[in-house]
Formats: sequence, C-alpha cells, structure tokens
Amino acid sequence: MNLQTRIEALEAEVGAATAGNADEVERFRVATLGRNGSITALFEDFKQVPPDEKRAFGQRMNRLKELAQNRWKDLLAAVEKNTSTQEPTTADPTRPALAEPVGSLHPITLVRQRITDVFARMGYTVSQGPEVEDDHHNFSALNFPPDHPARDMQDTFFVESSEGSALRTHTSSVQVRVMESSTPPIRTISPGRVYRNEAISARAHCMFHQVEGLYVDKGVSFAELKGTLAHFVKSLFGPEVTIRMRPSYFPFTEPSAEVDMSCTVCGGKGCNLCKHSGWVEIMGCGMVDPAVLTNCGIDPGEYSGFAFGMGVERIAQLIYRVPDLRLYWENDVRFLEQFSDGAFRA
Ligand code: 2U9
Repeated sequence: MNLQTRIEALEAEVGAATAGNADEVERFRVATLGRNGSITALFEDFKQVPPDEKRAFGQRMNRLKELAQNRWKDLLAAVEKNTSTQEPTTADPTRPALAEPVGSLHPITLVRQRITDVFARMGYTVSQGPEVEDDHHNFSALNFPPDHPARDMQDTFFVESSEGSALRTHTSSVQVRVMESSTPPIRTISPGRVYRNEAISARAHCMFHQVEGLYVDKGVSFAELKGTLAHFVKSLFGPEVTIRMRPSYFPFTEPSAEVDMSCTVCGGKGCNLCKHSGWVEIMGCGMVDPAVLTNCGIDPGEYSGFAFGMGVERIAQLIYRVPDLRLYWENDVRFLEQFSDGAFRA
C-alpha cells in the first residue's frame, strides 16, 4: 500500500475509532501514536518520500497525527465521564464534524477560465503549445526583425534544449503553429504561461499568463475586432463598461492598437485606479500583418485576420484589486483562501 492510501485508510480509521473503557482508549493510543503505532510508522516511511513531495505529505501526516491526538483526548474524556462512545444515545449530533480543509482554485485559474468561457461562447477553440520554443515560432514568423530588442538576452530566457532555444515570450507562438497546420476559418485563443527576463517587483514578474486570440477568415475587419473586444469586456466587467482604442505598434499586427476600458471604479469620472483619466489599459490588438499570414502559409490576398493579447494577472488585478503581482506566486494561504467562484466580483 502506498503512503497516500495508508494515510487515507488511517484517517478513516481514526475518525471511526470508538472506546468503551479506559483500556480501549489506551489500546487506540498505542496502536496509532505509540512507539510502534501505525502513525509513528508512517513518519519512518516519510524518509523515502521524494523531496518535491515532502511538503505536501508532511502537512497531511501532521494533520493525521493531530486528528489522532484529538480523537484520543475525546475518547479519554468520554470514558472518564463514564459514557461510552459506542452508545448512540450519548453521541452529540451538534458536535462539528472532523472536516478536511477544502482548497480553492488559484485566482489566475479562475480568471483564465472566465476569459476562456467568454471566447468559447463566441466559437473560439482553445489551442496549446510548448513553453520551450524555437526562434521561428516565437520571433521570425511573427515578423520580429533579427535585431529586435525582444530577442535580446535581457528580455528572453534562452535555453539549450532539443525542443527549442528559448522560453516563449508570448503565446502568439501557439497561434503560428495553428495557422501552419490548418486552413481558415480559424478562430482560436491560446491561454498559457510566458516568460520574460525581467527583475521581479510589485509591477513586473519574469513569468506571467497570457490569453491571446486569433481570427482568420475571408473579409475579417477591424470593426469586427472592436465589436468582439467590446463584447468580451462587457461580459467580464459588466454591460455598462465601454472600450476605446489607441494606435500602437507590434511587429505582428498592422494596424495595431492598445485597448482601454472605462474605469470600473469611478465609471470614467477619474480616480486613483485610472490615474484620473477615466480609462484603464487592459490589452493590445490589431489586424494580423499580411507578412505574418504569408510566413504561416496563409494567402493574405484571400484572407485577413485580427489578433489580440492580454495578461491574465492584469485582468485579475482589475477584478480583485490585487496590489502586488508577487502575491500570485507566493502561495500564501491568507491570500489564496480569499478566492473562490463565489467570491468572483465581475
Ligand atoms: C499571431 C499574430 C498576431 C497577438 C497580439 C497583442 C496585440 C498584445 C500584449 C498584451 C499584454 C501582451 O501580455 S501582454 O504583455 N499583447 O498587445 N498581442 S496583438 O497578436 C498575434 C498573435 C498571433 C499569429
């Protein structure tokens, strides 16, 4: 029996333990917590647990030990009062159950799911691809010139691997793969983890999550892009929220735009969140550059497309008002336990 199964069996055994007298209570203690007891034996076997699993097993075993100690004290108290726990008439039905602590999904997972759901309802598929990428899929196919600063050591983590030469800096690389292996119409989003060689601070991290989207078909227009993103933002933040676009530049889209939404805190009147402008930046977008379509085997004379990209941490920050990006990675239970599907305030 492996350690996990033994812990589960012992949890059930301890939870169900009964005793009619002091001898039986002592037998329970010796059998579980004694020098040769079943729980003590578990701690011996813990030495064989691989280092990366030690923390999880350690916590679970400590809980089990605590459970057994509490059970032992309860049984002792019960027999001392000369009442048997085997007597159903003396059981206290109001006594709280020995509940397992319940975990919750990480806020980034919750927000990624919400974003994905909105686009799934608009007919987008979900595409995934490798995190170790080659230069072609991460840069060249996307029109990054050979001397573009994003290719620099300072911005990209380079790796030596048979699977590629760098950690992907965006999930656009996944969409290059989709375009190379399929024919339009293409309507897909690619959620995933991306890496950039940045100093870690409250506002920047060396890894984060993106959702990028791509729609390629005959006659796809900028108007459809704006309509799609307006619908997305309203679905996530509420029907009263509007968007505006500002001209921008990305190597892979032309024209390109930065997307702002009306501030959800002040409704556009001006506050600290929007730095008194009434608008907060949430994503970038544009029409796929014809050269990128060509690079991916799609004829720009026949097809056009739009694309967009957003940081999941940024969206989650706007929904939950998270003040510091590092909180997403620290696994502090006081932070994590505040999030559940029910607590999601859109
Ligand atoms: C293909 C062609 C074009 C994806 C796009 C953006 C604009 C963008 C940023 C938002 C915040 C990245 O996470 S972030 O730092 N993204 O502004 N992304 S257009 O364009 C593509 C994707 C795939 C084949």
